[in-house]
Amino acid sequence: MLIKPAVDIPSSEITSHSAYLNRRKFMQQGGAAIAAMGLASSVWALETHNSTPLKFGPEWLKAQVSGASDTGFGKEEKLTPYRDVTSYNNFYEFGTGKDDPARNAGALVTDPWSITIEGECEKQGTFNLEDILKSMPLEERIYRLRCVEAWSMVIPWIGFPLAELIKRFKPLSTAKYVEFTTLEAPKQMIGQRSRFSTIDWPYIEALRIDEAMNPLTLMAVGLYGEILPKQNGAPIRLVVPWKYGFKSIKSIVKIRFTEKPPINTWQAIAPSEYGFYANVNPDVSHPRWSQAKERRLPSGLFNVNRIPTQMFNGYGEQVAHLYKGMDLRKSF
Ligand SMILES: Nc1nc2c(c(=O)[nH]1)N[C@H]1C(S)=C(S)[C@@H](COP(=O)(O)O)O[C@H]1N2
Ligand SMILES: [Mo]
Repeated sequence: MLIKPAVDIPSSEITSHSAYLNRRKFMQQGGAAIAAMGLASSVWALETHNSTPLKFGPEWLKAQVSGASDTGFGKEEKLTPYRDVTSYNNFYEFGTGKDDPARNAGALVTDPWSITIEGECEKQGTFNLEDILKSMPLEERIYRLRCVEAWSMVIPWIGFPLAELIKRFKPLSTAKYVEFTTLEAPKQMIGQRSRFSTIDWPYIEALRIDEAMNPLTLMAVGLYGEILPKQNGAPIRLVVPWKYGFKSIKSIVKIRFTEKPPINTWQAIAPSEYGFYANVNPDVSHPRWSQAKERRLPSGLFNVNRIPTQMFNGYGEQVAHLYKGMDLRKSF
């Protein structure tokens, strides 16, 4: 793997990180009341994309994110610095190098943004992101993120449980899977213009519905107390902390409920290497490397910071029951 010299830290990032640490202290001293004030409305009034003029804008989203409540989830973890989280990324739409997304994702237009809901559910349509978010109670959760390439990070996400969103669209009993699609916009996404890309765009991921409904499964709109940087999947992405990172699909524009298992992007490219489940598992090697250990960022030449990988990335207590009776060597 390529190891690049450290890049200069823009002063904006230094500020945001220290501001975050201060805000955490503040939240622990009872920011919940503030968070409650930040919720515009508890009434769920979904309107279609066309009928709602844009009245929220990026400032509104920033305010929502900074009003998120502190759950304390994962606060015993040592955070990966903001700089690593936002400069060492996988987002192939913006190139395959780790520093490509931070360099190229500025071209992504995240406002206005809408999500189309399709398939086996009662309530379908295209909804403004603001209309989806306005009744979602945002919270902070600190999760480990383990990439299938055997590096990992600890990230303080801001988001809401995917289950809350799914319930609003009233899935039918035939909805056995939930499929997610990333934006396809070659004019904005340089990686989608590349003739050498192995990916058949758009990027697609999916979960079994019970995985999607698990309380750990998060839809993130922020990290480190701020709206998501574009390289991390702005304006809204999935975070499934017990699965390899490629399941945590970024910049989502479509959610579809299906009866049959969808074919995910990486599964389609190399089914022997990337399965549908992709649960973190130290005992099931990737055909080309072991998964027993991982490199926890920050990681340097002299302190690689290699640590043992945990089954389900350490979230077995919350999710192991989902796979009872399954052979996780076969269903990898
Ligand atoms: N649309 C899209 N989503 C994606 C990817 C991608 O290339 N395209 N990469 C995945 C992989 S392999 C990982 S490890 C995580 C990385 O998330 P991060 O860059 O925020 O750490 O995003 C996942 N989501
Ligand atoms: Mo990954």
